[in-house]
Amino acid sequence: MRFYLTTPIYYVNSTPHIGHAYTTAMGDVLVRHHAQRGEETFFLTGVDEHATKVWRVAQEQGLEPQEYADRIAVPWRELAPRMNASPDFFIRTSDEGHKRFVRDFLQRMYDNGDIYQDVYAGFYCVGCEAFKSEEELTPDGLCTIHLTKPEWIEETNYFFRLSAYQDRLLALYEERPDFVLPGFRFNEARSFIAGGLQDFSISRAGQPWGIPLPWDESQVAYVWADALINYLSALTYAREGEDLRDAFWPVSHHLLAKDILRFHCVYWPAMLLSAGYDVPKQLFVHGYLLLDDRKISKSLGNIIDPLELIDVYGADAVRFWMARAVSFGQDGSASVTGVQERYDSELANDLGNLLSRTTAMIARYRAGAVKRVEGAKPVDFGALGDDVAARLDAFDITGALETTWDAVRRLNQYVTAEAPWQLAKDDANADKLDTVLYTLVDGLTALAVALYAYLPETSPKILAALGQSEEATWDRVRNGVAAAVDGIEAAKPLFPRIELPSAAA
Ligand code: ME8
Repeated sequence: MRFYLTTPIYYVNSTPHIGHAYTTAMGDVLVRHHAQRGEETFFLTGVDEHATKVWRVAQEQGLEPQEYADRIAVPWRELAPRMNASPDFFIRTSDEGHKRFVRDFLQRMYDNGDIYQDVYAGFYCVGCEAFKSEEELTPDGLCTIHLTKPEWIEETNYFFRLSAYQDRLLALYEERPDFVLPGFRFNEARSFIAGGLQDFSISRAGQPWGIPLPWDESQVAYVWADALINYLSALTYAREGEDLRDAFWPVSHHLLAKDILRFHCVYWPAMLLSAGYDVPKQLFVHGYLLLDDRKISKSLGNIIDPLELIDVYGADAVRFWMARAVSFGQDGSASVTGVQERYDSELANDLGNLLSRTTAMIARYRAGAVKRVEGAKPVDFGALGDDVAARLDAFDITGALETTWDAVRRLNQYVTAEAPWQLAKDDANADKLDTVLYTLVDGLTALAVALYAYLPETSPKILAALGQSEEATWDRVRNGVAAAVDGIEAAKPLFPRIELPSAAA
């Protein structure tokens, strides 16, 4: 069993913001979950360099575009590790391996008779890097996303015969009702296809920055015709001397936000069919992370630097907040003060305090030793592991975490109700106290495993503090998983109090 997940490759006209961190971190949660299932996983992220807007920023800075891209690729490459995400490869569209593959891919489309030369006369929004028809603009002729005036372009370039793929795409959507998730995004993509498809330009004339077309080097590939192909090209050179296409393309999943649905759910499958490849296995389209009900974006200027939030709260806390603050798949409003609230009440209190109290009591009342109590299930987790894993299979990142958190709250209620600090006052309660302490260790062990995908730094710390194996497979999320241990010491706070939430100001 294998699982391949991609994030969009991000434009490098600016540095990363919280929206990019969001997709990358949530992608990492999904990939870790599949690894917890025992699957062989591959996680791809990277950057999209050959955009007109990237070239313009380089010009403004007086740099050659490649030099500019080389410099700005550094903070982009850091984004994933700073979010505690572990991609297997970071692709740059200026990689030689990518450029070679794109030329081959486009040549296959050309040889297939799907590409022809024509004149494009119309609007182009550099913010979207997209050709726009008049119906796609506001009544004042502005781009509805960027609220800027698109440029008028008149040039001879090459078109892809997308219209010829309408029936095959409709058949694909008919046969595979889970090709795009969630369902309302599937419907959006299918209605767009059913509404009639128009051919689109796959090259740009007179542009100095991009991948030259193999059959006409005076033109470069249109940035989307170059970028989408990354999902396949990376598999041909990510691991030296290996071609991972057979292993991972059949299990490919694309994660993206709704802004680029059409490119991914319509154009890309058609391009693949034209070049003689299978379409991806599945696409998941998530919503926007909104701040004060506006999309957080570079162009509108209300950026939150994700790295600043991480500096204050730590990557695990930011991942946790992202998974919890907005129901994954929907749009949602986020506030930076929300990070502090979740940090205090849920991470520091519900989880961190529970571990501190548990380990402190074991150190104090039992000199660090916990016996295994067979068959005790005072806090019954039932099929928690199966339930949470099934939700994550379905990309329900928020629902899976809520299910786990419900169990965290139940364990907290249990310790309050049993009051082991009272039991410890009387030796007659020794057996009962052993059961309570074991139940806490056992519950926390199962919960740490269930939280591993979200809190990859914290989860092993919990298991280590409890003297338990750090193996994070889903079959360990159940009652009775904890082994007897000795040598437990009072654990340091997992989430120390943060007095100065400067990022929340
Ligand atoms: O579109 N909320 O790059 P891009 C949630 N290069 N997610 C957000 C977000 C927000 N406010 N803002 C950005 C491009 N994202 C192309 C992609 S892929 C072949 C080429 C995330 O830098 C989300 O995943 O504009 C969105 O789809 C992506 O960043 C757009 O990144």
